[in-house]
Amino acid sequence: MTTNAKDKISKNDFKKTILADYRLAAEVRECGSQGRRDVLSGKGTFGIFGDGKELAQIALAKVFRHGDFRAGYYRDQALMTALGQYSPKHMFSALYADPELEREPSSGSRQMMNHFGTRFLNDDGSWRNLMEQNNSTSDMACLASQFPRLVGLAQASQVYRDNPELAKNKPGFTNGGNEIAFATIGNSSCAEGHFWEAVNAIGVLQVPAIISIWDDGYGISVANDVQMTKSDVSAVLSGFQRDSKGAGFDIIKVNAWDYPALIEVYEKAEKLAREKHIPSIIHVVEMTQPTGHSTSGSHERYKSKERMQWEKDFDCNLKFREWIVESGIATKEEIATIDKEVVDFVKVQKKEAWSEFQAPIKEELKEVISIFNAISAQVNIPEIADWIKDLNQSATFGLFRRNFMSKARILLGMIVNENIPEKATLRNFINRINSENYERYNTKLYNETATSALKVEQVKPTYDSDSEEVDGRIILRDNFHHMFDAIPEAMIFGEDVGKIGGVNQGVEGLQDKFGEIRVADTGIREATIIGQGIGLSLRGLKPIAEMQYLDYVIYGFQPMVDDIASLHYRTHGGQITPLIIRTRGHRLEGIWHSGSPMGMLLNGIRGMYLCVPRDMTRAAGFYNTLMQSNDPAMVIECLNGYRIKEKLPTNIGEFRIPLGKVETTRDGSDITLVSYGSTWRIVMDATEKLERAGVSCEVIDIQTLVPFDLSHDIVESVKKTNRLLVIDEDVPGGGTAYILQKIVEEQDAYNYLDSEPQTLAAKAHRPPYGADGDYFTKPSSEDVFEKVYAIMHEANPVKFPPLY
Ligand SMILES: Cc1ncc(C[n+]2csc(CCOP(=O)(O)OP(=O)(O)O)c2C)c(N)n1
Repeated sequence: MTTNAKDKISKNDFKKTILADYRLAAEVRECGSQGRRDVLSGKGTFGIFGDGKELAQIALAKVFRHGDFRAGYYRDQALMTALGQYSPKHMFSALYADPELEREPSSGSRQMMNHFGTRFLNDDGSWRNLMEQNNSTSDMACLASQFPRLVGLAQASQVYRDNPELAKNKPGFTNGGNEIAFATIGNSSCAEGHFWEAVNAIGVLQVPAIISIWDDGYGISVANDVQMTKSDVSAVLSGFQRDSKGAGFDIIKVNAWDYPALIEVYEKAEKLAREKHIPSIIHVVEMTQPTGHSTSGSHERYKSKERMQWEKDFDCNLKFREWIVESGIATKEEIATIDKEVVDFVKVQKKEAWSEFQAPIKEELKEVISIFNAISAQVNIPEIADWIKDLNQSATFGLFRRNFMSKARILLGMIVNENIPEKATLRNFINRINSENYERYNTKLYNETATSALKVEQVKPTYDSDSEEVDGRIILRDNFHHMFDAIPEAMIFGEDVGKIGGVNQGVEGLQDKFGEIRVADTGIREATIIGQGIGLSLRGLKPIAEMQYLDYVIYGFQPMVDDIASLHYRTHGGQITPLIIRTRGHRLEGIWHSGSPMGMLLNGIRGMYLCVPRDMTRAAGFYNTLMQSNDPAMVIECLNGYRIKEKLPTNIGEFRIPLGKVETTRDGSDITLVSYGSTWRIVMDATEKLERAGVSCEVIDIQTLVPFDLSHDIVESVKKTNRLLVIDEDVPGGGTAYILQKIVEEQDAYNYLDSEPQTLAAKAHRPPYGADGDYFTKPSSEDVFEKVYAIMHEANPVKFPPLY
């Protein structure tokens, strides 16, 4: 070991430290081998392990400090164990899919094994002190998806260092901006766009990230020559190296089996990042994958004999062992003793994890079998005996609740006509198990704590009798100025947001007043604009990430769908991103400036809120509400609304529009018209003409698609009108299908309808450019008129004769 690294460890502790590191490496390796056997024997369904990657991760852990953040992936078992956040027992609990959070703290087994995450939130939804713990943002199986958020995790340190006043008031979120964001990624995942986008953004921002690339030569079966130009990611990355021409990264290549070199490399990277905020990329090469990618296949199929032999010879644990013995730190016998102790320790941990997982299920099995027996004594159902036999047999190998629940539910159907008391016992048992498992598997999609946006009190916009009529964008702009004055954590960034104040001037003058960090232009990189927001929001800031147009949200959709929307659910309420995504959409001009893909959004981002304000007052009100909460949300402003006049409220910056509350904007008695966003104006316009034709319309603005009409006001309107038309400008069966499902099925409007509930949407293709392109593809006021009239004609052809 080099003197530098040696000096770090006192002589007395030196041997102890090295052997503890060896023990940890051996433990992770043994977990892989015993875990693999468990999958083969059927106790777990899928195994993916950290073997072959141990040494580099142990070196990394030595420079990871409380208050640092990890954005990594499923190989980081040694790192997580070294950080004290994981154990063999945790791994086995996860492998068995034990749903109890205390035994599988990353996700309560909502995720596959070895997808790590620590808790950022207390049970009441308040933030923990993140500076007193090692923080691991929740992993995803989607490769490279940890990279967008890395940008924000690292940038937060810069924000806090740049603003000591703010940092002083956020002790749970920063130690003066000294925190490092550590990322890990496999070599093949570096072929993903997210990786390059994030590396570029971090290089531009110069924020303290340390990126480790675990290079074992393959991505499942596909080798580096197919994955990467020159088969070498750091060679390709070399243009990002900082030099006399400008800032960039420190890029270092190091062998995965070279313990002293690894320690030195991480120490250097840490110093650069922590003290100077200079990012590093550490390309760890010559890694191995001793048992193949996962339990789903064997690597003999794609690795040559020579490669297999090389992997044996250059196994990092073997090399570490050789180095320990050759340097006289310990004897072969001492190492052998550790190896043996590790095997025994992992066995015990595994056994404990299994029995703790099975114990409550076995108790429930006993209960259900006694109910089955009691029913069998009353009713002749020959299958019951076989079921009991099968269930008892399963119990000796491993039991899932579904094994007995499926039988119990079948049985209830079989005895539905029997008049025996055991029927109620069975029904109660099923209900109880269902409700307990609802808690285990179906909760926490949304934050229901006191920090929820749904708990924010409404404050109505107020007006003077002489309130000015201004362009909609002025309301937004003035509202942002008030917001940034009042909330020091508020930030906004995106394309053209800084210098020119946004393409629609909604943040005009904001950068001049609040500086280039809080109000920032970004590169054109939607996925990492979203990711930047995710990372910043996980670190106690209140970011607004701007997508310039709704149509380009698709570039940033992956982190929205996979990361933001699932985060609270997949961490069992352990993490949340209070991020607001601001965009503008619906109709304007042209295929990519007129989209309104609500169905796509609705299907992808359950777990986030979706606000679709009809004007800028309502948009501002939603921002004000969301800023008071911890919930992630998207607000879609109307592209064609910035120059439409609205009354300027007197309480700008203060008023808050509630989420999930519809607004009836016109009273009527013949039909309920439900809409939102830009089509709301068109609908209102049509109702004037319909009135003249003798049709009285009630118009409801949905305001937020998610949550949807929490107090079920729409059905109250349908009870009165008995007719329903839903209008938007998505494809047919897009947003309108969702809205109909909510009203007809969830609100039970079916029972109050005298006419078929209908929808009016745009055409199924993209909207063409120009005024006529809009007119002939998107719902116009005339389209609304004719559709409503047709419904009335069908109901009363005498009063409403055909139009055509
Ligand atoms: C976006 C995405 N594409 C494909 C997969 C399926 N997949 C899982 S792991 C893997 C290979 C990853 O290789 P690498 O990045 O080198 O990491 P390693 O597993 O070797 O550590 C693939 C293709 C995935 N999980 N996510």
